[in-house]
Amino acid sequence: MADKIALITGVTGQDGGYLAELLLAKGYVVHGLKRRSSSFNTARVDHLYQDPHERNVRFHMHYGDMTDSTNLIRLVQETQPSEIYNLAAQSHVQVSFETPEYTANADGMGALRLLEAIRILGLEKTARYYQASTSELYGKVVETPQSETTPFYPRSPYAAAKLYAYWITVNYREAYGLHASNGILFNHEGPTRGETFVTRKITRAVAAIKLGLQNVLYVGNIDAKRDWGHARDYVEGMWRILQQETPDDYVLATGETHSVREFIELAFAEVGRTIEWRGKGVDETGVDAASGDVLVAIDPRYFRPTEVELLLGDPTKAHQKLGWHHKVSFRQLVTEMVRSDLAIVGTEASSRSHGLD
Ligand code: NDP
Ligand code: GDR
Repeated sequence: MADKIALITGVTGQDGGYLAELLLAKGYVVHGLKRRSSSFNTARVDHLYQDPHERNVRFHMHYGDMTDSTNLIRLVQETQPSEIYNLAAQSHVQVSFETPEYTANADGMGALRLLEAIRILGLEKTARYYQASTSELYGKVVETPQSETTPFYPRSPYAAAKLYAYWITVNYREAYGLHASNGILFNHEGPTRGETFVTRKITRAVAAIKLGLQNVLYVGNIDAKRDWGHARDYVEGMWRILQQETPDDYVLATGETHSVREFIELAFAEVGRTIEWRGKGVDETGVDAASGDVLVAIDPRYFRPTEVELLLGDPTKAHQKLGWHHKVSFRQLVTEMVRSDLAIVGTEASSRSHGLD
């Protein structure tokens, strides 16, 4: 049987790295789209790199951008993928308030460009398409837990752009018979999570504070609640969605929700610090119960113009139809991320002290 060929946009991102690893382990040939950058941006896939001069290379990277239709059409034509995972996006909710037009272009129009590439090349019957949809679509709380039938109410330019991508995926499925599916994924994290998302920001700060390199962690809304899982579990769900005979839309979530405050407490507990909360509102601080030192403070700069207060997913459909279940618990996730950052931050500090940077 011929090798399965996958094309992953956003291969250099957190999920792209885990998904490329999974598909290569399953015997796929994997093509990834990466952006040109003035500095290295492939750290998450460097361990998968294969010298293109060798034989039987199964992992290939191509320059590209979701804002360039000509590039996407050529890439799909050259790679002839049987599965396309559209993971590329300006994925930071707060940054989308600063760059709303770019976010709409890359996250919303980008999905349309890729779907059109499939259609223009006449690959509707051979290529399956996965759209990285998001729990941010639920936005303002209408009901919990949130399932495939919960109405959407986006609360950011990011979520509004992803709403377009969601519906254009459904439309291309219905209009052209394309095997196109949405994974409505709740927050998923891990040691390679981008450093400005709240979980990684916390675990890096906890490590730096433990190693005496930082004093205080500044955060925004600590009462926001999220349904946090591990990215490795979630890319398995993406793959399962594309293995179904019939395309459909699925929620992937753990079914548990925790506040940013709880995440902070657990992360500090990993390094033996107990946090006590004092004060109220923007003056609230998290102090070390033993020494009274302020370890956490609120900086209103991190508040969002409109916030998503509570996300809690109902993954029943994915359990029943995909046989998908998350494996890593909230506590295990926090432990893994703190331990990884203790090692990373420690190494960074020691390179600096040896004059290596
Ligand atoms: P990351 O931000 O880690 O990765 C995003 C990827 O998209 C990177 O490879 C980035 O490239 C690339 N990218 C950004 N803009 C463009 C562009 N214009 N053209 C081409 N590539 C681009 O996100 P995640 O891995 O966490 O998420 C993957 C997808 O899933 C995203 O679409 C995200 O919105 C969505 N999602 C994520 C969830 C999560 O909790 N992680 C939950 C639900 C949905 P570069 O490395 O150069 O920046
Ligand atoms: P989110 O993730 O917006 O849910 O989007 P993020 O980690 O950025 O925020 C989660 C919650 O934490 C609050 N928060 C802070 N957030 C950041 N980044 N920095 C802070 O200092 C801080 N303090 C408090 C936020 O207000 C928010 O309520 C992620 C992205 O991966 C999206 O691409 C994806 O679609 C969704 O998850 C599901």
